[in-house]
Amino acid sequence: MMNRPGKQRGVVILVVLGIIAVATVSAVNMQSSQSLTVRRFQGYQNIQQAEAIAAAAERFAAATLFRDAPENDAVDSREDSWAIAIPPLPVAGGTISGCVYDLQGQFNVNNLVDDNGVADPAQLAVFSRLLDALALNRDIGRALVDWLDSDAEPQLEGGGAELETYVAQVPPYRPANRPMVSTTELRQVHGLNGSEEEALEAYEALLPFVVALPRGTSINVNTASPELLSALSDDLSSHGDTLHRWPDEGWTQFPRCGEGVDVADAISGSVDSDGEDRTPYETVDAFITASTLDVDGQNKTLSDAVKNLLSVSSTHFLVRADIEFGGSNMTQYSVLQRETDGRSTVLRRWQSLD
Ligand SMILES: [Ca+2]
Ligand SMILES: [Ca+2]
Repeated sequence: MMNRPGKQRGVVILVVLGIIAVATVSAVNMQSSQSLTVRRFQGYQNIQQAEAIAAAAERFAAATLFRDAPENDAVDSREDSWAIAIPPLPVAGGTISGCVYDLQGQFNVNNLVDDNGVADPAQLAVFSRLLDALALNRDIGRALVDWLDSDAEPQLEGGGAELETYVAQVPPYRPANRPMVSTTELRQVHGLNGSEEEALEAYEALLPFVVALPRGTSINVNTASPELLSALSDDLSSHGDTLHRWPDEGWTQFPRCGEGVDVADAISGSVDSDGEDRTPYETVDAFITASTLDVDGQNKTLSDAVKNLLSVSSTHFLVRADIEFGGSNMTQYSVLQRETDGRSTVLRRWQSLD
């Protein structure tokens, strides 16, 4: 939790500048040791230098997450120091900007199936309601379970899809029958695959709300979108907008970084521009109390199975670094898993160039 946002932000920027200075020195050394006369390698060198800066940014994010480790702070929210976006900062010959997202604000598709390769009913119920919230067909949920589950039997309720569905595709392919590495694999799942416009639109509508992480991750109620919070229970279907803890619709930015945090906004803390208090939940019980409050004469319920899926802290984060160097633009994404001692390991890393 960040008690003094303005001051802490200053520290964050000083530290990132220090780290970038180190990266820039090594990048310049690298360049001078190579032949500058070979012009066609210039673009390649720019990419190498951008990669050096991106690596420094990833280490900086890991250090920020380390300082915010669970032993110091049991709550992860948009008020934490890791959540402060770094605005474009100059480095020799270019700029860097970046941000960190908590990935446990998204629905982890791999949780749909348990460690035995069998569908998890509580997770499927939440995912089905998320599809409702996004105006998508619930059949997508059952097709996704079949894509992930270890058997070859289609889900009975309809919408299921196993081998026979996919071998009928042109060209034919097989369902994975195992957890996803990336949510881009969703584009192969029945209902989200093929060349039809509707399938592509459904895929694009779903993508910002899902993530592919190791099984067993919780949903952090402090960083979950209104759509996901609405999906926790039939009773909450129209209450996500009240319950979410994002100041000023920040979840709609994912995975872009936006402009970075304005100092005035940071100091105003958790009250958004509509005057709604978005102070993070300190405990899951606080969220349960808020979500089951007697509103319009009706008590709302949250099943015990769903309560067990929730948390107010996170172990998985997405680090984004945007680097402009010598006319080349590179974006690097890293999925970090933070261990209980605060140290992070990189589960996945990918880059895009333009
Ligand atoms: Ca299967
Ligand atoms: Ca199946």
